[in-house]
Amino acid sequence: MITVEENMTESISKEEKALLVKGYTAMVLARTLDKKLVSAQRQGRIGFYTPMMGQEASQVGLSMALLPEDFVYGYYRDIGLLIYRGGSIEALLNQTMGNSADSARGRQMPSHLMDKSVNFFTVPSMVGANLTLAVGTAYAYKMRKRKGIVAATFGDGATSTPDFHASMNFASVYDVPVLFFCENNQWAISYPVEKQSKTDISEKARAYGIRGLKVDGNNLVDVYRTTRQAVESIRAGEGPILINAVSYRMGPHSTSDDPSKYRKDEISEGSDRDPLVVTEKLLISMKVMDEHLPQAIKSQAEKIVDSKFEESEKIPPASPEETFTDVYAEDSWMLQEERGDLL
Ligand SMILES: Cc1ncc(C[n+]2csc(CCOP(=O)(O)OP(=O)(O)O)c2C)c(N)n1
Ligand SMILES: [Mg+2]
Repeated sequence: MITVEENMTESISKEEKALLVKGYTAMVLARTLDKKLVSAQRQGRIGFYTPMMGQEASQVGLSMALLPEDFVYGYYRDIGLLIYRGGSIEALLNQTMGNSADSARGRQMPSHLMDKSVNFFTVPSMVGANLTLAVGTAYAYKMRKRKGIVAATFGDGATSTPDFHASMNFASVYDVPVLFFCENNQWAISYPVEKQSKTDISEKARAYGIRGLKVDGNNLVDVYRTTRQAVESIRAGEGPILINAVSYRMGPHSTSDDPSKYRKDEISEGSDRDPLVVTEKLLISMKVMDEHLPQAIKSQAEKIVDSKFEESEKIPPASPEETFTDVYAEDSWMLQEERGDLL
């Protein structure tokens, strides 16, 4: 019997090998940064954060399938997606700290990422709201015959929002170049996915007349290859696609959440369902990397994250005065009153 791994080894090119090592490196960097931010929040060095541990392969696999000209409407956990896409770790840290180097000057909630330099739109707080924006942008891409596609990420919980259904329907009827990528981590805060949907999330696509696919969200190779094919099909004008990437939220919903109140930890770091472990074993068996490389990549990632965190921490906070700049074109009595109260 041919195993999946042997099958994959046969068809792997040099370019794809290099790409997968780059992807694995981004996964390690994201995991390292994620753990750093959680511990920094516990130490009182940052205020709030939404961990992504468990979603590294899903996010990076998607990111690998996209091109720079594509536009991304991500959501609050997407640091792996952003890191692979070339987003700067400094910008990400500055946003989380809300300091004076943050492009939103601390006016956005932490974990609501943005990076204009890599076509990554500001994350809205309302679950599912990025989907309507993604579909609108994809419609504009089509009307203007602009090169590229639009990708939107969201969680399993977002599939219960009206915005999800309206977006899928609009995308299908107007045939816009959009990829709906569900980072199904099986929980929406304390609500399990079984309560969210009776069918597999990919099957919801059928109701709207578009293709739906399911991938192992812990396996970088599976996510990348399936998503790349989906993206190529969308690029070729064959219509929108929904992907259900199934992983597991290994940490709390946010640093304000205590998951022990509503679930038993089923997948812990280092277990054989941890996406880093799954991907590491797979890439070694595919001879994409040797068994010493992961440790070298991890040590390097720790150095990078520690030094960048310390640098960002030295940047002074955003000035309270900036609460009032950039938002309104003209000053008003209300702003003047509020400014007077604050400053
Ligand atoms: C429209 C809306 N409803 C509720 C919330 C509160 N809320 C924030 S995150 C979240 C859970 C989302 O779960 P999911 O879509 O599965 O994403 P995950 O957090 O698991 O990655 C909820 C209910 C919100 N921000 N917006
Ligand atoms: Mg979820």
